[in-house]
Amino acid sequence: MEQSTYIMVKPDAVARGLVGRIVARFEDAGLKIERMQHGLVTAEEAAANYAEHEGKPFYDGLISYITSGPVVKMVLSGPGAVAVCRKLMGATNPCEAAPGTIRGDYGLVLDANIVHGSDSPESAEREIAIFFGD
Ligand code: IDP
Ligand code: MG
Repeated sequence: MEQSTYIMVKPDAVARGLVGRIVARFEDAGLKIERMQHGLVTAEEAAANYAEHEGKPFYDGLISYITSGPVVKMVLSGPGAVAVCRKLMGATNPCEAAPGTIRGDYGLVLDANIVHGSDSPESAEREIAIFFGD
């Protein structure tokens, strides 16, 4: 089923010059870039994107981290795009992410885990509206 998902290369990965390699992982899998934008995440966008984590111990750190420097925001599409992207990304904690996944190959710590990807088609629709909505 053709589907769209929201993917974001996080500030640590942009700062390390990993954008091309990360985007290539998704393109190599056959996903199509529908939208792509380099820039900062506003505090409002960050709060909306991570609303489910409000009140958790890591929330404040997560918001300051994701707004700390430029990111690359993308809408990717393809059959089963949401699940395919989550598989390519690997587990949330890079220590547990398998080799061959983006987080497993490029990350070491949970709070700077390289890439964000929508966790369901519903989240994808919501997140695309936050970052690319009119
Ligand atoms: P996900 O990014 O794989 O969907 P979520 O559980 O939705 O993982 O968490 C969102 C982001 O919050 C993670 O990508 C990670 O950067 C950060 N995070 C999650 N849990 C923790 C934690 O226990 N400590 C610090 N940061 C965390
Ligand atoms: Mg999540």
